[in-house]
Amino acid sequence: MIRIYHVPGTRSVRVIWLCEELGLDYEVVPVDFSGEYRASPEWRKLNPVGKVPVMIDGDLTLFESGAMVQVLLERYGNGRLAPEPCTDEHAHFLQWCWFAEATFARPLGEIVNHRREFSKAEQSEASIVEMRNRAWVCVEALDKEIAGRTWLCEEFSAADIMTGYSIMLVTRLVPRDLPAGIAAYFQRLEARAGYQVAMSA
Ligand SMILES: N[C@@H](CCC(=O)N[C@@H](CS)C(=O)NCC(=O)O)C(=O)O
Repeated sequence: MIRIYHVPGTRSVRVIWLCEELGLDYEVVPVDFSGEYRASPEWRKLNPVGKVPVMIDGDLTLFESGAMVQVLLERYGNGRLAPEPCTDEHAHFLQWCWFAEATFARPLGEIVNHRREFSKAEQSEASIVEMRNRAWVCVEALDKEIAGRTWLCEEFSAADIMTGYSIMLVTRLVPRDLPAGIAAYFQRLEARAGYQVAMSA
């Protein structure tokens, strides 16, 4: 049984969503998101940097949501939700998967961290604006990419799951209307049953 250590609305959403799309059995394990618990030796044994999520599948314990998605596709995907390996389409699939976390989610996560770590009076509005602007460059890049397409690859894939989570963060953290193309893309993602299950987990 796949065990997903989860806090509502965090990156474990990606892993639950993928399991739903693939029809996999999994168990959601709630995690205490307090700084104290995440710094504890018990949690650091599972995630050495004290973040969420963690996934355990048999003898395998993993941190990094993107790695979990990749491993589940390799172990249980049977070719579903990813283009054929070694094709150009697969290369673009990987590009968007990595982009979703390494470039797009990064400034958004830093907004959350900044707000958590500092009192209202200590927070730097200039830093938050800078991080929002960085995320917005990603929104505009995606908006261009998705123009005239339904999904990032020819068919719905895990790249859409990786990216959909990051767009959800934008809607929560950047007080601007999404451009029309990406707004419509996000609506298509939100309409998927797997997204709805993951977001309410
Ligand atoms: N790249 C990591 C990022 C993990 C991450 O930043 N998780 C957030 C919740 S979504 C967290 O635990 N934040 C607490 C912190 O950074 O102190 C992944 O994709 O799993």
